[in-house]
Amino acid sequence: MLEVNDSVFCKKLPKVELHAHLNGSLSTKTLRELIELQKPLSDNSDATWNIWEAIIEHGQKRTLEECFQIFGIAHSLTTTPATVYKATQDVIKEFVDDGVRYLELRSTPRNVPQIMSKAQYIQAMVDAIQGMTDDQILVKLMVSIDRRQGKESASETVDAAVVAYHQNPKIIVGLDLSGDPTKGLVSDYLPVLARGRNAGLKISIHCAEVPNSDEVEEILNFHPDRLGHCTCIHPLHGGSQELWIKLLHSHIPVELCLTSNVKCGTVENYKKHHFIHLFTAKHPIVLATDDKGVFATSLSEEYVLAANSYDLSKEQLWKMTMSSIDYTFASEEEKNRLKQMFMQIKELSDVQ
Ligand code: 6MZ
Repeated sequence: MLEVNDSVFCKKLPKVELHAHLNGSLSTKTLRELIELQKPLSDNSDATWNIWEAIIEHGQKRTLEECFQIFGIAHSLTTTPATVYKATQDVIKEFVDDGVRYLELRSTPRNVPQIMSKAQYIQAMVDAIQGMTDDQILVKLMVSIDRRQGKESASETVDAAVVAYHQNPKIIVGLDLSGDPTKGLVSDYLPVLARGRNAGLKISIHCAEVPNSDEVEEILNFHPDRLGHCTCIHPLHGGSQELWIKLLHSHIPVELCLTSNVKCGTVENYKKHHFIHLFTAKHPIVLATDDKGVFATSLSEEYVLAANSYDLSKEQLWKMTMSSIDYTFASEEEKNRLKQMFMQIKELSDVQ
């Protein structure tokens, strides 16, 4: 159990973030700055700005409804290549400040008529990543498909992602399927994901955020490279023994977002999070923030919560962060460099 200076330890611990949505990760500071940039150009009423500012201001005390309103506000503020660029750079800098050394940032490219195409959205993120001079972090991009937006939109997104991947193979690494888990059918999106996979992109799929055995079965049969959440697979959490065994046998690494699940109400509390079942089964897992802005968290905070909720020692946290490197979509050479860097930090510093 961590006690003294646990948050200092978790902040200093070099970390890997593999599940962060750009527009859900915008901090209060970035949202406020984007509002100031947009005010002179927009015909929003004063009342709209006041409501947005009040929701943003609520920070930690946001209600669940307000949390989801933040996605809408963030989307209204990132409608040009310049604002997508700023959003990306701000989020990267904040992860650096939190001790993250490897980041896979994901986002759903949007087509804004006459202003920005999906290809330009992706390019703005690539430019922002390339424009970072910080050598403390390695950043990759995953292109998200929103399961609410239909097959045609998904196909356009994959086309844009594949072109961008050929131009920037060291930055763009994968595709993600996300969006409201109660909308759309995963089966509609598996063919386009397969097309991306054939082109060389890795695949991560949001899985079982709500109970849906048929969908979990389809996703596991597709065998993505990683899975997000996997909340309702264990028999105690709305899944079944059969699905649970199938997940464990798949050995597919699972991205776990403790605070997001608790705040969304899909998990009752931290102690009852399915982390404990996967951790006990020695299944590959990685802690992640999901939407650090929306849910007012940070990756080091997620490590503190895991340590305190499941009585983890510092050595167990070290093992968790080291093994996360294996689940990244980085090249083998990059993984080896990261491992060496993490080991050096462990040996040379007081992060023990
Ligand atoms: C499913 C989520 C999500 O892509 O505009 N997103 N999808 N479950 C979640 N758990 C809470 N959190 C975020 O970032 C925002 C988008 O990411 C997806 C949703 O599609 C959301 O609109 P981007 O950068």
